[in-house]
Amino acid sequence: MSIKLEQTWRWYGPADTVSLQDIKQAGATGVVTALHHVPHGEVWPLEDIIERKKVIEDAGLVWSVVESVTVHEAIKTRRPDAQRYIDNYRQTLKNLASQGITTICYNFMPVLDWTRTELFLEMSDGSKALYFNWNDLAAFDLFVLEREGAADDYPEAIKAEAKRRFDGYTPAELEKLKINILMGIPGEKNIELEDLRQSIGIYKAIGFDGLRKNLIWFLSSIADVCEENGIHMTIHPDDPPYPILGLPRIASNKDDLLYITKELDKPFNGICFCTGSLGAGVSNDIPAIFDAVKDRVYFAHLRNVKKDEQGNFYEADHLGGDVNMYAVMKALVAENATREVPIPFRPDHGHQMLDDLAKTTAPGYSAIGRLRGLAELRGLELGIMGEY
Ligand code: DNO
Repeated sequence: MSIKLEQTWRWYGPADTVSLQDIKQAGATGVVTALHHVPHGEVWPLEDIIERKKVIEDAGLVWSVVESVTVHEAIKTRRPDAQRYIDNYRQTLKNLASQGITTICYNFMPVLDWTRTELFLEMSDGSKALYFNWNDLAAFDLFVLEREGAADDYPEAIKAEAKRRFDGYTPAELEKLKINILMGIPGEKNIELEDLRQSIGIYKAIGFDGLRKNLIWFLSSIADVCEENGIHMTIHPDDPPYPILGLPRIASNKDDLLYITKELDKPFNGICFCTGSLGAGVSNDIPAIFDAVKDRVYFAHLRNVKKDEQGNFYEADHLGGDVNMYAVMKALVAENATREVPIPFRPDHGHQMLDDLAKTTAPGYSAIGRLRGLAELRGLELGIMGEY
């Protein structure tokens, strides 16, 4: 019988309202976490890594994956001072590897990480989901950010609806929209509007090709450390998988992922296969993308999305939505059977539901919705493996 996928769970560290015991009760064995207290770009101190690892192990779990060692903007934009950040990144990788932590997730999205326009969209069953709507993004882009050239990026129908919404929103609603779009990693600080404006200008000059080059340069600059220490880097796809706010996106579809893995054709250069991020792309065929890059997949985020004709999407139940999770799981199980080390996956996001509706948790990362997701995904995996 083939080995099973490793069941993991994202934990935001000791400040997370979801505890390590909760994670154990959910049935995960591995933890996905990061040292969120270390400022982006600085070296992760060895002592802090050792301490975090001990906390996880004392709870009877293992630290399976780091998500993320954030790539500093100086590297993404290849600023003159980028080398300092490359050196720091290399040292962080060495420190992590010295403790046996060798699967690293990162992203190369300019400025913003994942982007949503609504964090609490009410589903018909009363649970709440994350939501992305182009009309709201355009309302922010055109009338709050007032980005130069933004009007050229949207079809007339979206522009008209964006104006209607902008005019109709109360100041509080507009503020909420702004906060949602500028939200960074949960627990970390939001991006300032002015910083975003400046960055947009910088990335305009870099463009799609320039950003790709910068990514390959970054990976080449850490390749020796990764190879010497058995590290697998896994790039997280863009979320949503489109250029937004005039910022280029380079990890949005099959061609992008193939380019990244072929341009630097080394096993350490891998992918975090996020079915939710890729699934939001209207032309993305998720099982086909997996098939194209599967030998480089070292981590998986399993999540589902439901899109409408305009490309707006909400995060659906893990086994609902547009992503054929059965096909994805079947392919993962088959790939896992060829591996010596099981592929870690985590139930990505989940609806805020039941008792969690009364709690404050990181958006997408409440316990019960993910517990439901993990339970369903685990059942799907066992069903496919025929192990009842
Ligand atoms: C959102 C996450 C992302 C992801 C990073 C990886 O919930 O999927 O924040 O962790 O993009 O670098």
